[in-house]
Amino acid sequence: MSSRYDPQAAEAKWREAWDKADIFRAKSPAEAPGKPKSYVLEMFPYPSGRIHMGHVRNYAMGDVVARHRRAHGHNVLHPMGWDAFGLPAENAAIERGVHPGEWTYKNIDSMRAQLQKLGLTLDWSREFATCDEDYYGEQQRIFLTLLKAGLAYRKASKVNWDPVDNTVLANEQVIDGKGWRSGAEVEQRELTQWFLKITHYADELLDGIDTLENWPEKVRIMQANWIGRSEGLQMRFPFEGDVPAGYEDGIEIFTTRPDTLFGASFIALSPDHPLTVELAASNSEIQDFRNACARIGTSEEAIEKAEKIGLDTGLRVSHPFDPSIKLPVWTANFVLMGYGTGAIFACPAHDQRDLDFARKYDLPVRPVVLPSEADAGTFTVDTEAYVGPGKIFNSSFLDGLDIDAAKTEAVSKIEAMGLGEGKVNYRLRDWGVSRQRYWGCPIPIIHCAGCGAVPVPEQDLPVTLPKDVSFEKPGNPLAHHPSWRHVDCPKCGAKAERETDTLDTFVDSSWYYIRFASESDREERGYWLPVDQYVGGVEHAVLHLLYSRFIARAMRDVGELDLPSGEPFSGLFTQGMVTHETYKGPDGKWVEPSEVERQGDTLILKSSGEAVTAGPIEKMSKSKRNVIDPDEIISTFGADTARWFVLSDSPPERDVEWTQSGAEGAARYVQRVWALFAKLGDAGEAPASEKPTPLVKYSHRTAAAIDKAIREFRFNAAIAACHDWVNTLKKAETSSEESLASQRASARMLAVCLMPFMPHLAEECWDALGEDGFVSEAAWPESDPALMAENTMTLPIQVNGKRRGEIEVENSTPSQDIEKIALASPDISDFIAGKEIKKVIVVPGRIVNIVAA
Ligand code: ANZ
Ligand code: ZN
Repeated sequence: MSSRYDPQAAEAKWREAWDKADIFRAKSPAEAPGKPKSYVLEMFPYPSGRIHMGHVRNYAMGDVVARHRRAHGHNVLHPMGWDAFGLPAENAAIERGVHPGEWTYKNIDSMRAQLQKLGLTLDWSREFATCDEDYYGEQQRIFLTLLKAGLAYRKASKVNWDPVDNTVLANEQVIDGKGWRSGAEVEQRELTQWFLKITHYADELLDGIDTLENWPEKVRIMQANWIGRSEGLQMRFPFEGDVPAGYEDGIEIFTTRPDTLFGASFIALSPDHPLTVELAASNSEIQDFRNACARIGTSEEAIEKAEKIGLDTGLRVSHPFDPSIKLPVWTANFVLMGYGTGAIFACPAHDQRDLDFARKYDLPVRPVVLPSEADAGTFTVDTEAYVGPGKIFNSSFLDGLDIDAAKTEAVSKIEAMGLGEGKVNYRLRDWGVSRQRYWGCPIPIIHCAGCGAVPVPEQDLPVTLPKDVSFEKPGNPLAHHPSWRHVDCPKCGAKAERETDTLDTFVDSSWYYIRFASESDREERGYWLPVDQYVGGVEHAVLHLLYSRFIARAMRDVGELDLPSGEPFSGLFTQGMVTHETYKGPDGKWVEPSEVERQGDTLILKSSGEAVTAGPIEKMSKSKRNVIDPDEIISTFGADTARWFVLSDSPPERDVEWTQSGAEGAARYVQRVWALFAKLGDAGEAPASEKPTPLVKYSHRTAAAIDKAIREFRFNAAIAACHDWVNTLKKAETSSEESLASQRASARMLAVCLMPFMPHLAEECWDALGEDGFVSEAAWPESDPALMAENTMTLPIQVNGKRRGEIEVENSTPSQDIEKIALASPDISDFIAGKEIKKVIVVPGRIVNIVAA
């Protein structure tokens, strides 16, 4: 057999063979009776044009899981598709005059070809792109079903408007008050928008988190924080003196700390509170203040960071528990209009923001919670609010209670007074899904002057995007199209207009895993779901996952999906990034790794020999130019090397640094493995042997360890075990001819264990051993517990003071038996041949010494 392994030839050969045999197609439930099902999914890619190392790592991880489960006899669904709508395609259209669809499908073609080179066990028969008419037509039908069920609705709302991209942005697309893509200063606009009622599921989405045991803790926490459930009290403070019109019942606030009511120092209204707006109409000072706040922006992040500013409105309220206490009403920039009631009572002693504000504007600070070790007579709050536990004091009828008891007491009192009631608030807002964009799923609605918003009748779906569009004018090409929007009302026949907004692309990705399970068959969807293992980037820890959890529940409740738990992903793994050292050339500009050569300890530019400086190791990115093109790696070293290396050096949840030397090391390992198998293949069939040699035992133990490591997502540990295995086999190779049977048994097991990581090489090795079929379809080696037990010990043998070999014996073997086994060992036969054995000394558990002359 050839001693050198040619990855290019072998990889192409095996991929073709797999394709031809169609072995990665998921079986229908009927085709796989009795088999457990496994749905393994990686977050599907956006078709930007080329895959990057991050994709390789993501898909290699999913593939390891898919292959491992397949080896354990599961019916595996491992699909792939494209998250294909979105802005970049429109930007390409604007910049290059190419139609977004053409650009997208071309990118899909090249990325598919790249992905196919990775040797992934994908079922390509289920491939789709979210921009396929079939797909978004089905999505329109789902939207209308949700609309009918009251889970979609329209309302006027303030939106983040990006004046450069001419589009509404979701809050999370606003970064530091700027558009995430354009970087433009975001403005606020009022628009009528479509919303999905995710808040209907707020409690269920929160409670469900507890059942997601196979999700990373940090993602669960992020989800819970995003939902942000707060139990509190919504109550009114009656006005004193001047009562603004419409506020005869007082000003309504929301608090989570009713226990601190006696520590109230002032009331604060959001600058956007209707009362503030009303006051501003006749008070220029308040108007100026509002303008100043508007310049800070409305994102929570921006407000959080901004300096706290405020203004006394001149209004006064009285304290509900003690009308002799009068509190001033301020307007303050740290109070958000979108949360609670847009008004608060401030308790500076026990809230840091309130305290900062009180110190700045010289407002009273009155502690009402006493830490257990503090003295009521001397306890004060200076610049740090006390937010810990304690007993209530300075608080009349609440005195002496702990915080929780005082909360309950204060709420009942306010309720009894008819001034408010206990209330739960969520940070979670309904999901605004309207986008003023062309390259998205058209919202299937027709606006009629007489009938209002009329759903497009089901038989008219899909509402397809017009192909002839112009991107010359800024704004939404659908709104500019000469004819597309003009239709007759499906209800009354009058002239009407289509909705020109398209759906947020997060809608596309919120149910794609359901479509993979089956195009439309409810039963088959029920069979495959939930996804058993989802793998993707932590950047999707909040929105994509939350939206998917919501849509799965909504579809369940409208009878579209058989998934009682409503949880679409029972296991989740978030992988780390691929990083690389950064380089700068003599002109201070970033330089690509491929342009750099290492000469000893210095780095130079290949082209000119000029010095290059190495910078920090960072996530591979186009902007820093520290990218390695997977295609180049595959054509130099092969896909197996790329897969192996991205999984080898770090735990999967952590970042991995790509280095040339590391890749070369992985490529050398490929050759080492091949050399071993080629030799065994050349040696031919060995007589089958059941002998539990040390090598066989080692193999059983190691296969079990690799199995466990894969289950626990410790791929790097599994790879380390494979390295050790190859070394062990290598050693066994030299010691004796007799061990051939156990070497082959061991190698056979190793081939299967390598398969999830280096599938092409593993096939080649499997073939070299003369095994039947594909290793990709082989069963995982079963580890015999009896063989795995470490009830043996290895004893070195010395002949005349020199170490010549070793034996493996049961721990309980008596010394006289050890003596016999040692003397019969093939390791030493050459050294005692023709000599007389003078003495054998067995040091139990340590060594065997033979003296021969
Ligand atoms: C009085 C108080 C005393 C408060 C105290 C806190 C500590 P979460 O947990 O996020 O629900 N708040 C209410 N509405 C607000 C708004 N629109 N903008 C800014 N802050 C607002 O927080 C609820 C607490 O945040 C409420 O409880 C309120 O301040 C403030 F020692 O009321 B608290
Ligand atoms: Zn009509």
